Amino acid sequence: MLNDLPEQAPDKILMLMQMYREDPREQKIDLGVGVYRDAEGKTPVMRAVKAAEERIWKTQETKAYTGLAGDPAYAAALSRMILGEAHDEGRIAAVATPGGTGAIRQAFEMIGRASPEATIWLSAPTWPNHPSILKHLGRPMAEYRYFDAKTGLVDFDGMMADLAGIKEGDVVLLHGCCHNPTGANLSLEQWQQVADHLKAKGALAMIDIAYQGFGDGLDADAAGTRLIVKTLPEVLVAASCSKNFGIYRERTGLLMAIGEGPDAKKKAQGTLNYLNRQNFSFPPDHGARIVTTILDDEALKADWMAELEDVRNGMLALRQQLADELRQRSNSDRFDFIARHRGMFSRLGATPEQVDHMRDENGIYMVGDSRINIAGLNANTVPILAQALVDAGV
Ligand code: PLP
Ligand code: TYF
Repeated sequence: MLNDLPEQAPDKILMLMQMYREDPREQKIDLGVGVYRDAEGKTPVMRAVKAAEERIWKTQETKAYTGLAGDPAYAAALSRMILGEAHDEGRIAAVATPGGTGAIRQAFEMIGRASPEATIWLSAPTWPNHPSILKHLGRPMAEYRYFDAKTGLVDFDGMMADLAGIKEGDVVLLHGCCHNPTGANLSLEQWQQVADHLKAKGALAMIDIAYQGFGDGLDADAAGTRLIVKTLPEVLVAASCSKNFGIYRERTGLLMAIGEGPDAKKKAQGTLNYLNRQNFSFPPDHGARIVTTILDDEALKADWMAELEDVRNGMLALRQQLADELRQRSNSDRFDFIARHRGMFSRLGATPEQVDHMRDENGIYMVGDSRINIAGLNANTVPILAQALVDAGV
């Protein structure tokens, strides 16, 4: 049997990590995988996470199973953080999942159970795992234009023109903030236009929010999601705590199915629990417990928010420095979009050949589509990247 297995294409982002590790050069810069790193290149455990873990270690009396949906206190705390004023207990069914990826996977499966004909619309480009999971599940999918490579900003006219083609019951997947891989994001006015359009069409929104707090702040980054939830009768939200709590390997996610009326909530909760049971029974709890401990304690929450703000402001400063360096070295403003982008990523607009060239010549590792992880830079490496981009003719 095992010999009959088909070859699987490797994940390009994860492959790049491997290549970087194997590169013997001393001067090399890793701008690949989306993991936050500080100026020393470390991914530290956040202070509040350490404190929460200590508290859990001291007080936890059992590691018996939680419920199929995970600890309800986790869903309550995290859903409030994400939805803010749009939080409405009566509308929300939720389950803890293994990471944001687990939430996305379950959301796609849920859509397939309710409406197998529904097309799921993805931004072009999007996080490669979106189409990959949809293909694996055999779900119909389509793309809408999103990124204007010339300006480095959102191609909103193209997006709305393509979304004119959605049918009733289709699902449009939107990145809640800090779009991966481009870094280009919708304005609130644009979010409202998308919401109104989906409502008029009778379509659903699915929101993947994996970087809340990395862009303009915790509330600002969730503003589009909240607006969608207030406008549309039905929304799925797949959230990840990997980045904003820095607990990548704990696999901490949440899937919310938000509907109207008690029947919708009950049915949605039943299906979410069922899907968890089919896939892995009980979701992981340690990361969820860390998040709940922090969000439910004022002092821990304040400290976590302060550290997250430092992370966010550090990335913004690097963006500004890179845009300034490029303005000077290229004698043009064509890279100014880098300072307007938000989150960990920016797509720079280099060709695959230029990307290869910068890796070979300068030891600079970025994803093949010229996505960089801003947090892979520091004040000393920004000028090196800027010069390499100019030298490569980007
Ligand atoms: N969605 C997007 C857009 C991402 O970039 C990521 C990546 O980390 C995820 C979801 C899921 O992250 P995780 O499964 O590590 O929580
Ligand atoms: O886009 C990224 O770099 C992050 C991390 O299969 C990641 O989202 C990359 C690949 C993958 C899972 C997570």
